[in-house]
Amino acid sequence: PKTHQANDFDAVIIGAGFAGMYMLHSLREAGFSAKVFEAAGDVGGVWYHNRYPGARCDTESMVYTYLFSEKLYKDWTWTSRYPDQPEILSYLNYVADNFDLRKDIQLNTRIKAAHYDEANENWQIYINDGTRVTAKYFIPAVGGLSATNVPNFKGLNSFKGEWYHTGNWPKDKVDFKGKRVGVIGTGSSGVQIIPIIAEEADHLTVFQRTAQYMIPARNHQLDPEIIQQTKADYKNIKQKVRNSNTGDLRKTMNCSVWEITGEERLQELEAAWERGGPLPSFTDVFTDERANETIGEFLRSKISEIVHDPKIAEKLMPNYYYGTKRQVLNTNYLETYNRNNVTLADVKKAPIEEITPKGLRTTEKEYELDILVFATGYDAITGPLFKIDIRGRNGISLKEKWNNGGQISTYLGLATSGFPNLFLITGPESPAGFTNNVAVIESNVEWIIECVKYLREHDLNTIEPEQEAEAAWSKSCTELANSTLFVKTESWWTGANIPGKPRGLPLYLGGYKKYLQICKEIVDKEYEGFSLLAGKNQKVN
Ligand code: NA7
Repeated sequence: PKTHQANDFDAVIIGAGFAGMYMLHSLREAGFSAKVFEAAGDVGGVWYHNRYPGARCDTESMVYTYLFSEKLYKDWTWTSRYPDQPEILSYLNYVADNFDLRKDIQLNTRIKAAHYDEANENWQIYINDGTRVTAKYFIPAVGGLSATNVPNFKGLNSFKGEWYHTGNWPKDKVDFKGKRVGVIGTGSSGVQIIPIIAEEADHLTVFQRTAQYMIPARNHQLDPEIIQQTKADYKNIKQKVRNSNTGDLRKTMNCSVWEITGEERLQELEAAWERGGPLPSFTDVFTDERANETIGEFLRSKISEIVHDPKIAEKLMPNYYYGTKRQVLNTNYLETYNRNNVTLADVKKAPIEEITPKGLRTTEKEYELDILVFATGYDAITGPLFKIDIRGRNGISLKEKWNNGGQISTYLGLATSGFPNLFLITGPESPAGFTNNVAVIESNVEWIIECVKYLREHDLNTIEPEQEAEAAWSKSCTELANSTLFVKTESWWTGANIPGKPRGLPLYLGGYKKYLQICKEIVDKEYEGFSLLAGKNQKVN
């Protein structure tokens, strides 16, 4: 098609994290020209920015890794069960070098807008330096957890100390020695950084709004023998991941909480507690309140066992449905509250009023601080996409189409009507967030590649979902979510962590395996539910 010749690139990708880099590699392998624009100073995506001490993945290294290349899987050696940020960043740099990706990645470059040009049937992509490039395909591989959330507290500018957000951590080491430090937030990031600051700082105050359920990670170095076995087992691991509900190898119970005795259940839970990592998933834990409570009760009992002061233990007791905020893995988190240089401030009871020049004031008192750490999370799922002015047919923006996030609709989480040739990776209404993200990334990228090859083979210019198919997919996502306890809890999944953000749970909860089946069936039926057009809007199916 003639637009192919006229464009600067076949595809423009935003982001050089796990998604953008594999997308680039795959497009090039398939003979397409592609360019990645990355705002940061190097590759790595969230793993470039999340340099805070203690940053670690809570999916095991054996599966939080690319599986597309057996050679890569065997050449790279992960050293610990749960890889830390420096190791993941080294891996992504290794991948960039190994596949010679850097020559097509432009760093320090932010994309501010991408507009679909109907006359030319291409995307006009605007860079912050005022230049513009064109591409047939536009792939914002921006991830779901890359738009940091610094709550709009009164007085932050007046603060005389240093402050940082975990998701935008400086390259230079932050020295906590001898300092009075405050951490706001007790999600995965806060829980990872808190024990480390506590060891270093003079005093640490943790500002907790919601107590979370805690499960030990029991991270450890991997035995050389296990490493060899894992590498040798590559094919099997890949197959198991693709056949799993969560894109990893966690234990599933395949039975209801009530199908085994209370004693058996306790044994299972104790064994899982000793193993570390996610608890085995019973079939009804996220649909049956009473089943859920059996796990919640178990985890609360652990808090009382670990935390010496009953008053502090009481403040650390979660009271939402277990697992309906993203499960936090920890190392020595609860133990940290047994230290005498750590204070736990309950900011649900006494909310934060303002940041002052000297520190932070709650409705109860002022805390004097030298360093303030925001572990306050992200404007998740839609946040990173809405930071870019993405406009499809008729100049309608994605933000307008999705009613600012109140009415998200995609087809398979991969595409959305009115935005031809735009592909999402781990997008809204994909299984991301509930699944090992690297697994979702790989399967999304592979689906997109198969699709663009199909378009090329059939001389087609554009693909976009039909509105009906899209509406049906969105409806099924909403119905699945509404049948679970997840929608009853305030979390970043439901948008409740950002004031004013519309509520919902725009993710696919039917499980990874099922998702892959559906995606494949649609391809097998020659892109059922998509509208495929040859040049100048000629309809072909
Ligand atoms: P999370 O999981 O969103 O945690 C953010 C934490 O910050 C959580 O404890 C929040 O309390 C707290 N928070 C957010 N805003 C405020 C305000 N305004 N006042 C007080 N406390 C606040 O982010 P993480 O970075 O830890 O983890 C994100 C994901 O990254 C994680 O799930 C993994 O997938 C990797 P809340 O619970 O909202 O009451």
